[in-house]
Amino acid sequence: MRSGEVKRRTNETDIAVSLTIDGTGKAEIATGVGFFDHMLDLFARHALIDLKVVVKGDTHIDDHHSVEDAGIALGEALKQALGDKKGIRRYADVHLPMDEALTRVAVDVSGRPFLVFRTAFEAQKIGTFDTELVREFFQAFAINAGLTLHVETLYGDNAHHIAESCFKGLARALRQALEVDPREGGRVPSTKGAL
Ligand SMILES: [Mn+2]
Repeated sequence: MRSGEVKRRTNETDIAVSLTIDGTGKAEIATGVGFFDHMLDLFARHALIDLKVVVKGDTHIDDHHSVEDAGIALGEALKQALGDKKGIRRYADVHLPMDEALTRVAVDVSGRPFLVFRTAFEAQKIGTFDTELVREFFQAFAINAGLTLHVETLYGDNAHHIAESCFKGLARALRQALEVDPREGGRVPSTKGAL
């Protein structure tokens, strides 16, 4: 079972994350941030990852710490679940449309954390959610999971649609990249022999 479990507690947030890569998309999400719950729920569904995320954070200040720290814990849990990365496809990319918005996500499950994030929001808020937190999440997640992750929104107007295309794009790209490729025969997909 490719599973990971992380508990992370600071003065700002108290977080519990558990995930199973080869799941069915079952999600139990309670972050205290409504829009972020929606994003993690659809992430789990489209990645077919079973995901539980509970965050008790200082949302009386704003949502920043809760979203960023959830990204850190989720990244750590995924890294744990991946282990030695034997047999995985490693690379994947997807163009994810959400009505008028289109986002391209390319991922290398490389162990070499890097984020390129070319998504701009004209609106500062989606409801009460700060749109700049989308990038904060992707940054925290990519760095802690050890992913080389490129996200670019090619076009789009509605901030809710743009954010959703990013999270669904991440989900669909990861679903492919994390899949075990039978042709790899259980080998680490690198000429170096390790990722
Ligand atoms: Mn939506």
